[in-house]
Amino acid sequence: MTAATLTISSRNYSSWSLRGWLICRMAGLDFSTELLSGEDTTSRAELLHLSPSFLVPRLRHGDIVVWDTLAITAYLNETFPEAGLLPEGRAERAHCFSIAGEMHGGFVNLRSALPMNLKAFHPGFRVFNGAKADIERIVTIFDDCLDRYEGPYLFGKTPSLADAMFAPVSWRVRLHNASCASLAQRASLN
Ligand SMILES: N[C@@H](CCC(=O)N[C@@H](CS)C(=O)NCC(=O)O)C(=O)O
Repeated sequence: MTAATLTISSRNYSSWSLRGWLICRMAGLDFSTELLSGEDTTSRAELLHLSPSFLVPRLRHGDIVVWDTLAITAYLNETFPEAGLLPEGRAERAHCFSIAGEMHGGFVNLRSALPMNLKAFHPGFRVFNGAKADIERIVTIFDDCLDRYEGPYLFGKTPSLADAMFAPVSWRVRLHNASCASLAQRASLN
């Protein structure tokens, strides 16, 4: 068996770490997790230097090193095609990459307005208008996917890249404002 190590920071505070970890789990990869310590700055710096981008997640699988959530997904999808990380159909795959790309490069207002801490609930939190537009866009994406592919996941019966990309923000919306709970209910977060 090929040894695999995923370097991440906290799954509670770092949405990219959580996404990388979810993708490795969805792929069925047997991996160990190496955590960047928030306190030990020297070992943190050493671990970050292992990642050419100085960012996590970063995956080592045997001799292969891959970083960035989308690249890790593409690599694991090739390595474990049976896991269904990407939808089989060409049109569905294009759709999946399109919405994953929106999350990869966008939703800046939502990210800055709702800090990532999956253990903290803020029922009375006021979401500012810029972030509301991002939330509405996510609701539209979810409604469209669930209509087209009939759930329970965004692309049907199997969790995919899209679920991993949207899970951290869906949960953050739910934790920050109970009135947005409908968003989390639409997501496949189980
Ligand atoms: N586009 C990158 C984003 C990665 C990213 O921004 N990672 C953050 C973690 S949330 C990071 O490593 N920051 C440096 C640090 O934690 O010291 C991806 O898809 O993996």
